[in-house]
Amino acid sequence: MSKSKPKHILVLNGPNLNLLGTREPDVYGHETLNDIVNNLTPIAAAKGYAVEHFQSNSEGALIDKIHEAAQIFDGLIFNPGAYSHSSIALRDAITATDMPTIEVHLSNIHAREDFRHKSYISAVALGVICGLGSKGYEYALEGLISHLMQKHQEED
Ligand code: CA2
Repeated sequence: MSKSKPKHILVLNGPNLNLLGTREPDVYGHETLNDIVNNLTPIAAAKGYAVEHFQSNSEGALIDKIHEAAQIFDGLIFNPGAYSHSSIALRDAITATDMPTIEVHLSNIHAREDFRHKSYISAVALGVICGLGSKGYEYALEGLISHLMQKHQEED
């Protein structure tokens, strides 16, 4: 049976990502978070999906948003920022809600400091994209939509 919920994807960004485009362009690029999300909207719309964006510097607010999202959204594109490397609570939120999630990092976390090599989120994500800058969000969107379309076809 097909899902009656509307087709919605949540783009979720964690701490300090609100600073994108203002500092450290050599590591994180020149685009702002708004630029990144605005670029995703028409790509998603062409495939019948709406995109919503939420950013927070607070772990609790991100967890609350994931809980809420499970009722409304079909999938999640998530850059947990530095919480990737510390938050078992965010990992548990994704596991608990069972939302198809693609983890995105602008930088290649494996080419940086050791403490960035481990992400608690990766093992519960459908896939992980890192090191491709803002394009990573676009690839994540395409991968997530293709996964969701296949899932919906199987359900029909
Ligand atoms: O590469 C990524 O996307 C990260 O998730 C970014 C996080 C970092 O802690 C992760 O290890 C990898 C940091 C986000 C900070 O964003 C800023 C953006 C502009 C200026 C300063 C920080």
